[in-house]
Amino acid sequence: MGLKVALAVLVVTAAGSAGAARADNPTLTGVVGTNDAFQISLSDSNGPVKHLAAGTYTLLVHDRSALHDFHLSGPGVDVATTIEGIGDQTFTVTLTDGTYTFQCDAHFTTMKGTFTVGAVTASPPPAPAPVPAQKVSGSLVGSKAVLHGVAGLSPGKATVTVADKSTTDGFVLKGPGVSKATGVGFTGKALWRVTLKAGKYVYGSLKHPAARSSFRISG
Ligand SMILES: [Cu+2]
Repeated sequence: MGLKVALAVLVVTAAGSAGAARADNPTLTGVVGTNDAFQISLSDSNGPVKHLAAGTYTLLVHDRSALHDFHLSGPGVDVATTIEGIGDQTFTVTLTDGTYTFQCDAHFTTMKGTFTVGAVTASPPPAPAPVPAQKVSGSLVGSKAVLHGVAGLSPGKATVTVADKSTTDGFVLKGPGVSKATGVGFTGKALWRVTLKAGKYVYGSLKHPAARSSFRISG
């Protein structure tokens, strides 16, 4: 028992002196999840970190939430707290020319930030926002066709699904760059991946052109 206490004191002393040795390094302070908020930040004595000189830093992280973690990564660095864990954690990190990212791994699309180091001063341009997938669905019963989701379509890729329930007719979709049809004798689901362009599209009965409907896509 006495030996264990002595060992514990020794370990604490060693950790303490290591901490003192690091005190010469500038300190970066990371904070995540104060009051379980979905917020993450990294600052130094000048405020929020945008650009740093290359060198060795002490990173002190206040991980205040069991929903979030603090993860710093970039050239030569990959350190993180745990998502479940709460508390203060200290890392020694050596930053070199490049772009670094700090984020919560559970919510990295919204909880993230970047900064540059050394000779690198401009962050890479953000990736273009993904275009939401366009989906159109229709059906054919007898010779009566309906098509949902055509309002507000834009030029670009779209997925068209058609439930053809007619044994005596087919479903047709035609327009700029698109010419699709189910067979007259076909029943079941058809899935078409198409690239829409600006212009007028016609859909409806394969056998009764007069009964077709149309929609327009503006460029
Ligand atoms: Cu999070």
